[in-house]
Amino acid sequence: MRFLSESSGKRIPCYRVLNENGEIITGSDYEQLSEEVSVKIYSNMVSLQMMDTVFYEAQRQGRISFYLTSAGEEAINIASAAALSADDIILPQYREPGILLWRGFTIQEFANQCFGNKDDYGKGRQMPIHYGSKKHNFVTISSPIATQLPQAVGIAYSLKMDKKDACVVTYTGDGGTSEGDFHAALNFSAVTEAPVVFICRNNGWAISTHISEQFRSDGIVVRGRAYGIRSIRVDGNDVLAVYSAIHAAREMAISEQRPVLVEVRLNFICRIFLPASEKLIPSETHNCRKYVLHHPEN
Ligand SMILES: Cc1ncc(C[n+]2csc(CCOP(=O)(O)OP(=O)(O)O)c2C)c(N)n1
Ligand SMILES: [Mg+2]
Repeated sequence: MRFLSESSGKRIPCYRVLNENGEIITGSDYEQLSEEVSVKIYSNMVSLQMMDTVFYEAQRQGRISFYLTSAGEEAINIASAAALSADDIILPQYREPGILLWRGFTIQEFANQCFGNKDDYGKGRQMPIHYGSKKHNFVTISSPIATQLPQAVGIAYSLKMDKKDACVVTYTGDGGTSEGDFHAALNFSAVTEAPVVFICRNNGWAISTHISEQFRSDGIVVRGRAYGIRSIRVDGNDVLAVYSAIHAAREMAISEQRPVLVEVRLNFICRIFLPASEKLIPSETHNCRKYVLHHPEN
């Protein structure tokens, strides 16, 4: 009699192309980017930060009721968008506006949604940051965490039936994996062999709940094998690693008609959910500092 151990004892490695100084690690296996694409990635990452700064300040001033930044997650936002085709259908969580930015959604269009003005495509019926754009194949963000995941599998199955040369890419946070919908979606995608790429942004926290209170497995990547899905762990601060992993995942999803799971490891940068009427008090800024994690070893 032999019980399977609860852990393999060895952590799954993290795919990286760049070292801590931003230099390419010798012998790395990665996709070469043209100068044009590299500059576009960099400029979109800067635009995302600037947009966040303006909207976050507007929220703190009470001009909009709600905002979430992508601070520290610019690379996963933009490099994953760059690795996809415009026909790929995106089902986001809420911290991925960079995909829309990459696809040409304008800052004015972001502002229209956040302010719920007459030009907002959602006609002011959604909370701020719940963007959606049919033109950009970006399905409107849903507030209830993880509901997008089983929906993504259904859409991917329809692409499969129509024999489309495209896949569905859906994003979730580590917190999203604590929802039943995450597990249903993974299993559903494996048995239907749906062309869907699940990208899990593991930044270590679901608001104030640390991952140690969410799961005991070696992160998210190991869940793939449990459901019969190919998976990889990637350093989310490494643009070349994110681009190369998502590019390869997309190719596999479409050419082999299968789901792929990508766990992206990120540093947590404080973003507090506060209504504009509430002010940050010193103890909260202190807690927030406590939440900042060191760069994950794996
Ligand atoms: C079903 C559901 N439960 C709770 C919430 C409240 N909520 C909003 S964001 C969030 C944390 C999600 O964390 P994670 O998925 O790790 O994303 P992150 O904010 O770290 O990017 C929670 C619990 C919600 N929106 N939906
Ligand atoms: Mg999280």
